[in-house]
Amino acid sequence: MVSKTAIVGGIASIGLALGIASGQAVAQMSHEGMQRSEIEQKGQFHRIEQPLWLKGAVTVSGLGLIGLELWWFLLSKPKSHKAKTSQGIQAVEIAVDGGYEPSRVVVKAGQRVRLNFHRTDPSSCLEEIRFPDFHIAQNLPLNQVTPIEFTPDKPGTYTFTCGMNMFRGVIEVQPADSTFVASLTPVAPSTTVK
Ligand SMILES: [Cu+2]
Repeated sequence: MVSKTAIVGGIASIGLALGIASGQAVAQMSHEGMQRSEIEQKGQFHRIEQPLWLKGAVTVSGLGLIGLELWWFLLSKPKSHKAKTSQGIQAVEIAVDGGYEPSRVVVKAGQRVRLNFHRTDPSSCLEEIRFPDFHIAQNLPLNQVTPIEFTPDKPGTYTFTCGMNMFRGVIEVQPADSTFVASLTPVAPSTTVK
């Protein structure tokens, strides 16, 4: 969690630094442009001369905000949660309150998954949960934890939704790790050697 916020902070500060660097260049350009248009339109408007540092500051803060917005919409991803395995079951608790939190769960293929849905939202919209890919439709009683189990055989992304398809979540199934694959390969033919 700490490393995650550090990464996020790092990206934000890089974005701001880029914004400041390009902001200075734009500020100089627009200043030159201003002088040219000033000659063309002289006498028509009463110009209020603003100090360059103010123009620069406005440009920089504007570009900084643009950078922050771009980062927010393009780079920030929905919170994902990696399932913890115990006794061969990958279990994740999902809070059902105005949506699903986490809304993205990462699991491994070929292993039982148990999602513990804890519904505290009384709205009937979140009453039912559906996993179309696994042919599951289940009611979630209010203020209770409802476990839903399935085994994803193939890697991929599978969505789950409320009964009306308004709220969504994603199960990201990653391929089983290489140690699992290695255990399935035939053992060295030591028995054939005499
Ligand atoms: Cu709904």
